Amino acid sequence: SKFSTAALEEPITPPVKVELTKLLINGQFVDAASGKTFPTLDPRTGQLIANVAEGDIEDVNRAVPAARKAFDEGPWPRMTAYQRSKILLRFADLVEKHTDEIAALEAWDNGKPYEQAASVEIPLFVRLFRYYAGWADKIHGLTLQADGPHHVQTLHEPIGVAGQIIPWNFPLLMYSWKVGPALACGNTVVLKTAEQTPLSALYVSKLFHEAGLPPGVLNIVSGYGPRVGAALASHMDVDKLAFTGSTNTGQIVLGLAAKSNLKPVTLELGGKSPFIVCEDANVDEAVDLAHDALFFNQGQCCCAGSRTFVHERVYDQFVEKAKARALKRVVGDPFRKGVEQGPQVDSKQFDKILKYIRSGVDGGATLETGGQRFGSNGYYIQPTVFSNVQDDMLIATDEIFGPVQTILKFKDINEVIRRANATHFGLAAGVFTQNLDTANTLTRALKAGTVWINCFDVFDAAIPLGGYKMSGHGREKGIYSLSNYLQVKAIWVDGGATLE
Ligand code: TXE
Repeated sequence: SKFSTAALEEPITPPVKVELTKLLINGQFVDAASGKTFPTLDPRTGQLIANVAEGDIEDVNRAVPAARKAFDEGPWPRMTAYQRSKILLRFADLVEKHTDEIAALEAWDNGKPYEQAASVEIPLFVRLFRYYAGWADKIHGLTLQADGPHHVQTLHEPIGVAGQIIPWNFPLLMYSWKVGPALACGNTVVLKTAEQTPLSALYVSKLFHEAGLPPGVLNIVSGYGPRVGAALASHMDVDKLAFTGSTNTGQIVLGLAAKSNLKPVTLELGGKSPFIVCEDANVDEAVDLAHDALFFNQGQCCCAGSRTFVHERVYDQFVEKAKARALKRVVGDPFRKGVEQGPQVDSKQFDKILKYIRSGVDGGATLETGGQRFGSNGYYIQPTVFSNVQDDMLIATDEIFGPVQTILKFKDINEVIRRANATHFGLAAGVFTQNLDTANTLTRALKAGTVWINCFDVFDAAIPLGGYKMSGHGREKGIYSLSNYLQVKAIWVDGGATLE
């Protein structure tokens, strides 16, 4: 076999202990009201890591009033922005100091390579909190000119209690994109983590309180979507909802928000992002980037470059090299050094991906490599490459969210623009060309919230991310996320007699 699975038999013991498994309400770690727990599993084996308090509607009904009280009566929105900023900065320092343990929890619960969590994700997390700590004392309104003798100014006020629902693919990064701007603006939060990955959020939230966060400002209710998530989305006393997850669930929570109190909703949903390799591209570089764009994080990325469009003149060469690169991908225990790909997060995702692979084969795409589970334990899947993919095949239309690259052929720019945009998604796009005109044309024509030219999957706290079309509403990160967490109040003051 091209893949060695021997190393999977004895999973490496993660260098961390699981100590926090309860809900976080009003600054205390507490059991669920029902006393129930749910198992969080090790994706390497399907075995139990820990039983975690299973929140439910009753717990949301404890957490929201705690957040409300911390907003209405607590110091958080009233302390100086500089004080808030210092707490965010102290938190970032503590997370940085505990990088090793936090990365270990993240890798264990999610299956992602430990080195990736420690060297990419935690630094991005820390950077994001430092970035929003910098904003905390720079949020202010405007003085405006009206058509009369009035002094008019706007106040930018925190909205109140933010409900936030996050997925399992980047548990910590999703926490940072949600909690960072909400708290910098002076809001309080009730966060629901994904049921697959509840552990790292609890660990860092304890550090947040050590950094001086007052009780009730950040509450965490672990549990299942249709219970905890739906209760947050439909709660009459939650003032704002932020959601990242599937497009389906996004539609559900938007409906719940509309039917309850019309709370504003930001949505970051699925994608099927085109990665376009033009005839003049440097093929070797494009192969490597296209590989990373799809396979990063086991293919479980909202932005994954999951439709690789390659110009017909370089197509055969590209496919051959993409296959060779996939064959070299190091799959294995996420705690082993040098491993690029760990297991998928759970059996549901694992089954979904294998089903798509079968549909690709049945539909007539050419399976260049992979296509099977990797080993016989846990949720590992072989890096898989399909060529001769047609636009209407399920593997080209649906978000697979796994290590499955689909390579399509195109002839000219107008054709690839049309095909790249022929999707309900619009999260991201990649363009590979040495030609500035081609790059400019594609950048403007592609309907996507992010366009990467000769790069892909670069992220920065200061740069917004979000979707066109059914990939979502609104933007997260950067200056753009502030408006998700602020109300604008216009204040008119009669100017009295004007000078003659
Ligand atoms: O998503 P869900 P799942 C895509 C990806 C993946 C598919 C399914 O294609 O294969 O979605 O994944 C909570 N009310 N993405 O099932 O269900 C849930 O508990 C309120 C892309 O994990 O959307 C979790 O906290 N909340 C995505 C969160 O929603 C509900 C990342 C996401 O879960 C709920 C993840 C309900 N009725 C999956 N049902 C991205 N944009 O990156 C579930 N939840």
